[in-house]
Amino acid sequence: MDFDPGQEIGIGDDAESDVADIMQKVADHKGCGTSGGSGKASCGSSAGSGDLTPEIWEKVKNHPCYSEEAHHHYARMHVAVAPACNIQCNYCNRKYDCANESRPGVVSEKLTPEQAAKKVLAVASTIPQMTVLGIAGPGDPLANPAKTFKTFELIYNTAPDIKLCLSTNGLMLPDHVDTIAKYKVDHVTITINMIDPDIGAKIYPWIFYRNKRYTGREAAQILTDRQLLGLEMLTERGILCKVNSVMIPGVNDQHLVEVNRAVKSRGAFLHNIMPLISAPEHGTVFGLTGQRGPTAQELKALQDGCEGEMNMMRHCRQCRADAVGLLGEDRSAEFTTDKIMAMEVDYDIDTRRAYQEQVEVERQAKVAAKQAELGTLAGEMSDVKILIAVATKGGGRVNEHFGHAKEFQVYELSTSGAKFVGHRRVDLYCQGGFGDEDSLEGVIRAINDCAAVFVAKIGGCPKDDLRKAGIDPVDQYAHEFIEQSAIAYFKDYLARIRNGEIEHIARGDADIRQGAFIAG
Ligand code: CLF
Ligand code: SF4
Repeated sequence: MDFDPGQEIGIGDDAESDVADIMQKVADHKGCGTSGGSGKASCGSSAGSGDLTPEIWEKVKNHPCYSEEAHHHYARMHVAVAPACNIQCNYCNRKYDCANESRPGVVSEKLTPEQAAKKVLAVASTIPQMTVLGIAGPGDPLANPAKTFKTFELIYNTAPDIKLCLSTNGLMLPDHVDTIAKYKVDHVTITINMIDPDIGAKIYPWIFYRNKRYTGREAAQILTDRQLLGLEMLTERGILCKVNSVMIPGVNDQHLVEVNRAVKSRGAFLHNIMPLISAPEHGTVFGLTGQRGPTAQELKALQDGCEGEMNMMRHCRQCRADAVGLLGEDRSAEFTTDKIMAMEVDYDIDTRRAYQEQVEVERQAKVAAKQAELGTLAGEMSDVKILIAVATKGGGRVNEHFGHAKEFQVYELSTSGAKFVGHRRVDLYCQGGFGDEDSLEGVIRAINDCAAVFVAKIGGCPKDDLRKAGIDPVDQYAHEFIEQSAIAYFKDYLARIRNGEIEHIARGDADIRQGAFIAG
């Protein structure tokens, strides 16, 4: 990894030693469990089905969370039908959306199953690339089983082409596995932050289970037993399981390597390690006690370390419980209850299919372009790796202006190609025609570990400031495919090192943005 510890962004000694500790844990982990980090062609791969069986590929190929490649093209939606929760997490404040699967800061509009079903059909007829309905809160779906399964039943019967997806804390999961299978909910996420109840006691103050409240270690023991049992029961039935884990530095960061091993051995398909969001204004226990989240470097080190035979998800947007759209965008405001109840819904499965076939044509073109470009890297011998940030609106293209970007996608470039490794949310730089210098500083902090930023367009002022910060603003690939362009850039980067035009310098760490997204 290209990293100059502590450079510029000012990560402290604690963070540095945490990274070193994680790397050590990871090294131990790799020695005794995985294939050694060869990096599996995964759901994170852009190379199509890779080594997935046809049956699994069919399930993941257009699920934006289970396939990194699909997330550039396909959208998901959540319906907020599940307000109650049966546990308390120290990173959650009930006034806000569930932090497991959502972004704190925006209160969801709660729906009845019937309203939810109407909303799904309305979105499906407006956004034909919406392929997945997820129920992810704002509480826990399985603490509200009647509403959750009624919603699934309605969609199962009226919109059979929409995949059903569920996210749960897992406490009640073993009780509902048969119902999950009955409605063909093929994708289930369980948030598992620990398998050690002593660590769990620091994350969960209480659980409410079978009409009784439990606290401390006892609560955490019940929770972990139920989560792992539920995971085993689902994978035995061939239901694809993703495990979400919130990385809490100093609490469970190093322990997540053991969690990774435990869930992998029980058949989990995908592991999504997410950064703790703990801004004080959210009013969570962790926010109020000053518990920090990880830096970008710490998160990546842990994700890299856990990547072996287990697929790692790196494109999660920690979305809200009523999110609508591509993972990096939010169209929920277009589908408020008032609006959907007034909408004429024309749910036409053939139109949806035709649209999705067009998406597949574009997607195949993208993969072919990437493969062709990758071929030109053959024979390059270098251990140089760089990160680049990309402004994109979707479709796998460099198609967003620098000033309009609400997030940047981050790719790692090496002689193996271009690999998606995360995203960074930012405040908009362009504020009604003017560049906001404060925002620019925030953008630079967010992509400080990147050697370049790819954009469709950029003004002169931010260009200069980016260069001063050592980040190369690149607009020559406007509207081209991201990975193809990135590989071409990297080839040129290596050539410029060879001929002495540039010196490869390790970059510093970067900030993960805290708090709610401010829509622009
Ligand atoms: Fe929703 Fe979750 Fe299903 Fe996706 S989200 S229930 S698996 S359809 Fe996706 Fe959002 Fe991350 Fe969740 S980006 S928070 S992983
Ligand atoms: Fe909040 Fe979700 Fe945890 Fe329940 S499971 S306390 S809703 S984060």
